[in-house]
Amino acid sequence: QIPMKSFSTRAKASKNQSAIKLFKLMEQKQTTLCLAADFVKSQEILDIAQLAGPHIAVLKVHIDIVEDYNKDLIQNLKNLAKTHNFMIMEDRKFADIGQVVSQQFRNGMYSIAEWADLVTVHPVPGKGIIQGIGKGLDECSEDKGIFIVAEMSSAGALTTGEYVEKAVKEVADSEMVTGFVCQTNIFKDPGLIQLTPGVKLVESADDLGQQYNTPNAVVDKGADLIVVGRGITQAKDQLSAVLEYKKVLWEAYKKRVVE
Ligand code: 6AU
Repeated sequence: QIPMKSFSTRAKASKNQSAIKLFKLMEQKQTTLCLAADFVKSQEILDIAQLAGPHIAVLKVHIDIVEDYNKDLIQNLKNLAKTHNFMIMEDRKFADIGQVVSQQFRNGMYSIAEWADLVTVHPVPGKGIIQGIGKGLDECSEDKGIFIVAEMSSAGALTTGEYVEKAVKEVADSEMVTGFVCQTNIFKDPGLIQLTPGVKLVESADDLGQQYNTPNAVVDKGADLIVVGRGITQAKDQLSAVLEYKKVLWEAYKKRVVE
């Protein structure tokens, strides 16, 4: 277990507006849950956002898998986010040169820059990717946060060694960075957030390479914000699953706080 300061203390140490907002939101709602709403129908995303909204910090979507995408989905999602006080993450995992990323972020049918509070990027192109998101933000008034996918959860992921080190040292050297998507505590700055996916109540795997660790195991390895998808979306009783993950994760967080 890695002892850490509380989220409210870490909010004071952060230079990133989205991280500050997230730290405060997690503390206030007593939840570290980021729900992965990987559904292909708009209504399914809205239904789970309505159900889980009061108990989560972030609702994460993959907008490009939605079959019936339309602007109403975004408007309804934004309304739910406001009502229930959660942030919206588009897990786009941008991975191109800065110029193209700035367009993928701002243009195209999804206009992600208009509605996502948080996005994910691969560090593979180098720090130009952060500048690309910055350029896509030029006309935006609201704060946006970037999570760098430094370490993946899947079996045989190539995100190891020097790649991870350089992601932390070189690519993350920007006030636009909110934190890292990673499996272990790869950074020292207490103002950044560790987002960890690959989590289920029972250690297991799926048949396409995803690997699951338990809530306690990932929090002990530094996870601040924890992604749960199918552990909740495929549960018979989704609300009970949301409440159970929320409780187990919050208890694990409380145990590691030193202050
Ligand atoms: O709990 P699951 O397996 O149903 O869903 C996990 C979610 C999916 C993935 O796109 C995402 O977490 N994810 C990520 C993220 C958040 O960037 C990185 C990673 O290494 N593994 C992973 O599963 O929506």
